[in-house]
Amino acid sequence: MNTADLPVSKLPKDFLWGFATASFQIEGSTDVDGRAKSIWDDFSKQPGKTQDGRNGDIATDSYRLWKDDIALLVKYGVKSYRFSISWPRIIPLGGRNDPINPKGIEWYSNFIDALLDNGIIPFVTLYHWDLPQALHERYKGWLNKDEIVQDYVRYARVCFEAFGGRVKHWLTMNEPWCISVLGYGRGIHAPGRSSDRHRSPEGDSSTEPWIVGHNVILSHANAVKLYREEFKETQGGQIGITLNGDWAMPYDNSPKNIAAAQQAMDAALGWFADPIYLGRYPTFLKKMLGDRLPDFTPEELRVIKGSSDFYGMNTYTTNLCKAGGDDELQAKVIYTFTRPDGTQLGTQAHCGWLQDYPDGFRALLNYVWKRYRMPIYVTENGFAVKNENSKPMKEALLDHDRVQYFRGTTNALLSAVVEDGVDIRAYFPWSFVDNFEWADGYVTRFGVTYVDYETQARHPKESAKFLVKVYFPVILLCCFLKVPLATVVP
Ligand code: PNW
Repeated sequence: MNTADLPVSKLPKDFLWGFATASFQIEGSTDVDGRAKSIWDDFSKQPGKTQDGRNGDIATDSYRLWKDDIALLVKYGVKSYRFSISWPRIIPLGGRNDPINPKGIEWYSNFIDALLDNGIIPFVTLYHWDLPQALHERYKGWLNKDEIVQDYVRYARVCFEAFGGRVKHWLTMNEPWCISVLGYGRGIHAPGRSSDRHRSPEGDSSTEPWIVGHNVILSHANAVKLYREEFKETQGGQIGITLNGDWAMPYDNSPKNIAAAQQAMDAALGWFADPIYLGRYPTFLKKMLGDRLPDFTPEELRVIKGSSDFYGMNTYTTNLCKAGGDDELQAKVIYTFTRPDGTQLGTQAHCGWLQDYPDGFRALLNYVWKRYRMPIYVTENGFAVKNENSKPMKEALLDHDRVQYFRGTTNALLSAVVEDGVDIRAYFPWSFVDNFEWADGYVTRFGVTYVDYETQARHPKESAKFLVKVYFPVILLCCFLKVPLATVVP
C-alpha cells in the first residue's frame, strides 16, 4: 500500500509513556513505618512457593532508594511512571474500621510530589496483589463479597482523599484474571488456594476463581462509582481497570480451532471486559460454568457497565489455540507455541508462557478497539530474556532479545495507531527495574534496568537505551509536531 493511501492517524499530544512497577515487587522494607503483612509476604515465605525460595523483604529496596529511582526515571526522560500503592502500608489491617497509617500516606505523598516536581505524571494502581493478610485471615479476602467490596472501597476513598489532588490517572485493579486464576485456581500465586492437595490444604478451583473474579469486578466498579460521585468533579482525573489478556490465535484454519481461539478470548479477557464495557458475562463462560458463575443483580450491573474510562491493557504474548482438553481455567483450550509445521511462533522467553510475536499484539489492539471502542492504555508489555539471571552482568546488559521484542511491539503499536486507526493513549513497558517476579522469585528478570541484588545498583540495559533513545523521542516528536507517525518511524 502506498503511504499516501493510508488512513493516517496521529498520536494524541498527551500520549503517555514511561515504565511500570508494582509495590510488592520493588519496595522491600516490609516491616517499617507501620506496614503490616500482605498475602504475598505470607505466601512467599512458605516452603516451595517461589522458585528460588526468596521473598519480597528487600526486593529492589525501592522504599529506601526512591530518590535514586526517580533520578533514573528523569534520566530516562519518561513522561509518566506507573506504580502501585501498597494497601497494607495505608491501612495495615485493611478493613473499613481499621486505622489509617499516616506514615504510609506520607511516603506515597512525598513520592508523588517528587515525581511531579520532576515533571513525571503519576499513573497509580490501587491494587497490585498485596492484599492485607489480616483480611484474608479475618474473612477469606476476595472470597467474601459482603466484606471485601466495602473494605476495598474504603481503601480507595482514603487514597482519593490523600492523593487525588495530585493523581489524575487511577487504575483500580491490576489483572483480575491473575488474581482469580493464579491465586484461587492454580494456587501458584498468593493466597495459594486450589483443589490440588499437593499445593494447598484447602480451596476449590472449580468455584473460587469465578467468585473472586466476580468480587473483584464489584469492588472495582464501586470504587469507580465513589470516584465519579465524590471526587471526579473536583479532582478531574480518569479512572479505570487494567486487564491482562494475550492474543489467542487459531492453531490452523479448522472451524473448531477458530472457535477455540474465540473461547480463549472470552474466558480470559471477556470474563472481565464484557461485564465492564458491555454489561454482561460472555455466553461461552456462562455455558461452561452454569451456576458456578455468580450472577450480577440488575442494580449491580448498572454500576458495573461503563465503569472504566478507558481500556487498560497488559499483554505479553500470543497463544496458538487448539480445541480440546478439560481445563476450565483455560476455557478447555490447548495452548501451544508450536505451529502445525513444527516451527515456533517466536523467540522463547525465560518463562514458559511467553514468546515474542508482535503481530499478535497488533491483532489484539485491533480486537479490543473493535469490540469495546474504548481508548486503550497499554499499561504493561515486556519480555524476560532466557537465562539472563545466570549471565554475568556485563552480558545481561546486552539484552538483545528484549530489544528485538520492544522493536516489534512498539512498531506494532505504531502501526495499529497509524494504519489501523486504533485509539491508543499510553504505553508502559514492564518493567522499570528487575524485580521480585512473584512465583519466579528473582530468577526471571523483566527490567529494562539491571539490578545487582548484592549492591542494589541499577544499570540500564540495551533495551532501556532503545526505548529511551529511539522509541520515546519518536513519540515525543510526533506528539509535538502533530505529524503522523508514518513520516518519522524508520
Ligand atoms: C503480570 N501468566 O503478571 C503482572 O502484572 C506483573 O506484576 C508481572 O511482573 C508481569 O506480568 C510479568 O509476569 C503476570 O502466567 C504473571 O500468564 C503471570 C502471567 C501473566 C502475567
